[in-house]
Amino acid sequence: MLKLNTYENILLDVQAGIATLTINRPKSMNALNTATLTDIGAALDVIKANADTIKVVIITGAGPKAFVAGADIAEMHDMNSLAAAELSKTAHATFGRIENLSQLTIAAVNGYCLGGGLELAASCDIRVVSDRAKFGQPEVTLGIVPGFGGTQRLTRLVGRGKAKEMIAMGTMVDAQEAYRIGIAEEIATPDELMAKVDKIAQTVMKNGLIAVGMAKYVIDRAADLPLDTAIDFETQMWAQTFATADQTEGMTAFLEKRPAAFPGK
Ligand code: CO8
Repeated sequence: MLKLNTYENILLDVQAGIATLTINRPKSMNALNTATLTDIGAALDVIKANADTIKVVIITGAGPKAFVAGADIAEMHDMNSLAAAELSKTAHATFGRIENLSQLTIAAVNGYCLGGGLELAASCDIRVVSDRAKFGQPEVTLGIVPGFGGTQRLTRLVGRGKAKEMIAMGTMVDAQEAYRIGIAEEIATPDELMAKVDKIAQTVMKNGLIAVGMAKYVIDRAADLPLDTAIDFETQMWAQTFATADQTEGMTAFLEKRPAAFPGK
């Protein structure tokens, strides 16, 4: 049984192979301050160290209103440039660790997903969103640019024109629009959101998880390479999966007409 710490600004729960990390500052719309980023980092240490038992990671926000309504504006108000750079670097390091987890990560977007919140969701592999959720990068309305990856990860999701439009306008789009432009992979009613996320997690967990991890690695790492280099990268990953017991089990199970029981090695 995994022993979990308690944190001031997040909740970390691990049940049956799924880790759920909940940003837990509902009175501040789950805004991300430095302490919350530190807590997320500590939770990532646990998730990484227990990759043999934690197979899928879900990130969500506490309460009915917000996933995360951005970086904490009260904390940022009096910051100078040096402190702002430090905060941005801390967030980049933390979100980079989320992006590089071997497990599939799902953002369960239960409400406002703004600024640093959209940047957090964009660092996850998949975004499943409530039909009440609202999305935006409102930084320019505060006189700053997105600083937790928004100019880059949002652009990679929606393309340059749409990213520039969203960032320059600073307004919100609804869940249907987020789905249409490629921010959201799935939409659910608020009541059905976590069930939908769980269904995806359960389906993924039945598969060879080394292969899932390698697939997300090659998708992320090769996406910006020239196509021939990227294809070569895929060949290397593909070949490596033939060195795993999961490959033997997956193909044997198919030929024996039974479900695979992947050993995860
Ligand atoms: N930071 C701090 N507190 C917040 C934040 C936030 N981002 N968002 C909401 N809160 C607080 C409010 O101040 C309020 O506190 P209180 O009850 O003490 O007055 C409480 O949460 C509830 O908020 P509202 O009363 O405003 O609730 P509404 O339902 O009326 O509105 C909104 C909800 C629309 C989400 C509204 O709160 C809002 O617009 N929030 C700010 C959204 C925003 O601008 N986010 C972007 C922040 S900047 C950012 O994320 C940049 C990241 C990169 C930074 C680089 C660092 C150097």
